[in-house]
Amino acid sequence: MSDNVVSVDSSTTPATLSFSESFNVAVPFIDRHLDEGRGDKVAIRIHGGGEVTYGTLAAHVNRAGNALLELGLGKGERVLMMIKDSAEFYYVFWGAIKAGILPVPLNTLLRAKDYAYMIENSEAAAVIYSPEFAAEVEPALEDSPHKPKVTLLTDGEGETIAKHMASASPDLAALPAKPEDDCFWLYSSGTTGGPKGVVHAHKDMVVTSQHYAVGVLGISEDDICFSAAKLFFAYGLGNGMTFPLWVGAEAVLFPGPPTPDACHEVIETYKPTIFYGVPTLYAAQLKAMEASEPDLSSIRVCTSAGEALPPDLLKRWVDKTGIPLLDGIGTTEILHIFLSNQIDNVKPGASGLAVPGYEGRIVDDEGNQVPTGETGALMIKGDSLLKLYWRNPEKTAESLKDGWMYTGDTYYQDEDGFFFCCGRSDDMLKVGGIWCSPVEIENKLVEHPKVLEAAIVGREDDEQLTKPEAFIVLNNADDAGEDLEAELLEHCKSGLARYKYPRWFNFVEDLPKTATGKIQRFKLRSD
Ligand code: 3UK
Repeated sequence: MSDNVVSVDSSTTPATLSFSESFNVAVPFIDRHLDEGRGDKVAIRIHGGGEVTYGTLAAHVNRAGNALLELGLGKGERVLMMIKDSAEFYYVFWGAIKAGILPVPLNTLLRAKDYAYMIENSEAAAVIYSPEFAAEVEPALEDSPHKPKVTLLTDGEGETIAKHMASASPDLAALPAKPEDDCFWLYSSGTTGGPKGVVHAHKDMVVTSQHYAVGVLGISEDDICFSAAKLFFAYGLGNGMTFPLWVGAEAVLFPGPPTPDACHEVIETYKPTIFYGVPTLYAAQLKAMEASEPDLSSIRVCTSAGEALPPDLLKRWVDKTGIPLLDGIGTTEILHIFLSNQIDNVKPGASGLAVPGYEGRIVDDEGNQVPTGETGALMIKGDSLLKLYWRNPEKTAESLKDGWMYTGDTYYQDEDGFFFCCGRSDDMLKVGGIWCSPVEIENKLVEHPKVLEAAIVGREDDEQLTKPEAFIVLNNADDAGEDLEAELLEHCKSGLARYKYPRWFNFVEDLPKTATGKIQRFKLRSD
């Protein structure tokens, strides 16, 4: 086999993937399309910003890779990306990979404190950011004791990667790599401690694209993909970039906040065939459709992930639009969806069946498989699992056991093999599909001089979607009231990523605790 090739045998289920010994994944995802005659085909359409063909994409990826090398970056070093959904995201991500540098897309909704942590934790060699995020990224660069050797804006005024790319060569040979070599990182958050760097290998994007996007969604060159979930999420990274690139399809990018009206406008303008959303957005879209009638007829399938899709929401979506909506669960660690409903086989309320290529198993506290119908910890086996958590051997050892990964979710499986989610085994919340640590919000609340203690739990809103609820003990109980509530709301909104503020406040006398003083959040939950 020649270098940088993956052969796909689709006569088996799952398809059998064989990788050449020398394998840099940028070649099959980017360069292969030129050999297959797609140079003039549109790869990316950017809302309000033109289009990029596969030919231009390949040249710009090479320019970005060369620019990073000329700036002094080397094999295995990290380039942090706080980049909005745009062609530059693709250029930096793939240019880095082709040059052997590890791109690390970061959540662009985060705050300076979060970025400072990640800059230091990753010992970033470079930070590249969209001008829109300068107000959080620049203070982070100042505060971090670790100073990256390169900091660049994507475009606009000042030092930009665009400027370096303009003078760089459009030719670049891929740095030889192995399918199992480090390729890129993503950060994943937990209840306590800082976010953890999740290290993925070159082969992983091939595995998710083939098993889920081809195997479950039946994606082909003729599809047009629009992901409301941004590229920096593992979910969006697959939906809006790796899946279309794997089959030579088209991606539509919308750089702004994915409000229902904005999504409807993008759908009407670019006529995507696959739309990828999260439950909160589907609920908001249905609400917006009470007042408007967007034309969604181009879409052949919708996906939902990030948090469980309530069966009533699924029903209302299908009744209203007639478009299949597939709930599926993925994680940053496994990179994309590994349990999913299928276009012709949907069970409302279930996360679906194991995606061919993955195995699911539900175990008790001793690690033994539980009988059908019984609840336990969900473990997954497959070929796209993280290699390790960066500098966190304890967490790596705790999560990975003989090729199986503990997801941290509790599930049961029915007689038909469908998996049903019963929530997290820790106290972590998913709000609008995005991680939310109760401890982080509690710490923010406690910073307020009037707050003695706080506990955050998840509570279902009218749409059965989880949002944070606060239980607060005040230094002086007489301060309780609407004014203080408004003050605390503002305190949270200004200091935390904007989806993390509590939607309900309760002033209480004390919090339930264990003998060792640990807050028993489960006792406060209303479900
Ligand atoms: C929860 C779900 C019930 C679950 C993701 C699609 O969400 C993604 O990755 P994250 O690392 O979070 C993983 C955790 O989120 N979850 C996700 N989807 C569902 N719970 N039903 C669902 N359908 O707790 C899981 O452990 O942010 C989603 C593709 C790639 C992803 N990384």
